[in-house]
Amino acid sequence: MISRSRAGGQICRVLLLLVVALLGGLISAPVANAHGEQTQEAFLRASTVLIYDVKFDKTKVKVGEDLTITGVVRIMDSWPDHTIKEPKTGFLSIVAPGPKFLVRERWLNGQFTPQSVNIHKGETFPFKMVVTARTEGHWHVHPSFAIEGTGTLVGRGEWIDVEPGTLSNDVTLASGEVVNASTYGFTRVAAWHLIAVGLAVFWLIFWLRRPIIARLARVESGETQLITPLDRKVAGGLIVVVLAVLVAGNIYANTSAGVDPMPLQIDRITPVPAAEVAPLVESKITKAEYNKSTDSLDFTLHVKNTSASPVKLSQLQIAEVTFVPVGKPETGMVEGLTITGNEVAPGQEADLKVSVNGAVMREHNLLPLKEPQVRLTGLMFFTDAAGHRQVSEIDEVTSPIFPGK
Ligand SMILES: [Cu+2]
Repeated sequence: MISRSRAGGQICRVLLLLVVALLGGLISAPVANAHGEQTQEAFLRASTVLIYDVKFDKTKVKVGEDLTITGVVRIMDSWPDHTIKEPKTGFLSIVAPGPKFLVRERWLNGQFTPQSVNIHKGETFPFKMVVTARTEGHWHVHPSFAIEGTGTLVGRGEWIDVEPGTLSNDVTLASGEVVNASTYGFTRVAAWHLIAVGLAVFWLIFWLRRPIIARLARVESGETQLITPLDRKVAGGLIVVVLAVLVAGNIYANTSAGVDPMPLQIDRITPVPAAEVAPLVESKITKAEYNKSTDSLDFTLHVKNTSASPVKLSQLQIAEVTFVPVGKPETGMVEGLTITGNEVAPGQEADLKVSVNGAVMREHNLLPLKEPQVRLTGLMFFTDAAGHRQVSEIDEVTSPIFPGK
């Protein structure tokens, strides 16, 4: 007996230490401040949906004020449909730490698209979203595009400061009544949750009050006479109660509404993709490889200028990162490109040597290390002197990339 109680005391002490360690960890843990999007594999971020040219019209707003996010979303031709199913339904939204903003408007290529839309590989949509700040604070916000069955990809994020203010979320219903959309119908939602929780808790307690392990042992031994007549009565009674609640709920909803109730409306639009602009160049990557000694991803790009003005490669988009040549990057762009022999005269052909800085790629988790696909996938942006721009997709196999640099 003595040894058993001593063992019990030891277990208690170990448990206590564990709890203390856990709480200590919680208290001393620093606030997470990383870009979660960068934990996803490079090949998935780079070959599925790319969001570029992202602009936030302001980075400081008051609660209740609007913020406009614009950019371009591209469903890549290089979508890996041997691994994940082909994209069919997409949804434009934002990613923020909780419901800190209300999305008021969603536009794809000038079309109002409040709900999810039909999309296809190779389509490009300029987008616009108007969001209203709800909660005071310092929030990290990304535009995002979700694909049904696959997941959500994000574009460049921005830190937004939300200062105190007042939020009005009033909407006018078809009946003319003005309601607050943040709280409208809350009592009814809460009541339905309570009814569901009540029924579930009753059902759980009814079964869990009896010993589970002992019953399991009897079932294992072949004993099947475990369900008593009372169990059957209670189960049947519960079915009747659930049906009665549903019917009563339906009758109540139909009779208590001021106007005729209407089911939720679905309007799945197929937005028109942006038209392809007149091409400036024909381009082809002739060789792509990771150079370990210079820690860079190098490729040779054969370019034929088919326009009437000199053309150069101005930026490269890989996943949510926009690489530009070393110089003066604009907001959100990353210096990481070295291009030799960049400007191509009208009608001329040239081989451009392009290097993407490996350290910068690694920082954004874009080097396909230990991934099932070793490819260079992204978008190349060619510009001419007049500011015309051509976007070309690249999807090239590269040499294997080994970690450890
Ligand atoms: Cu981020």
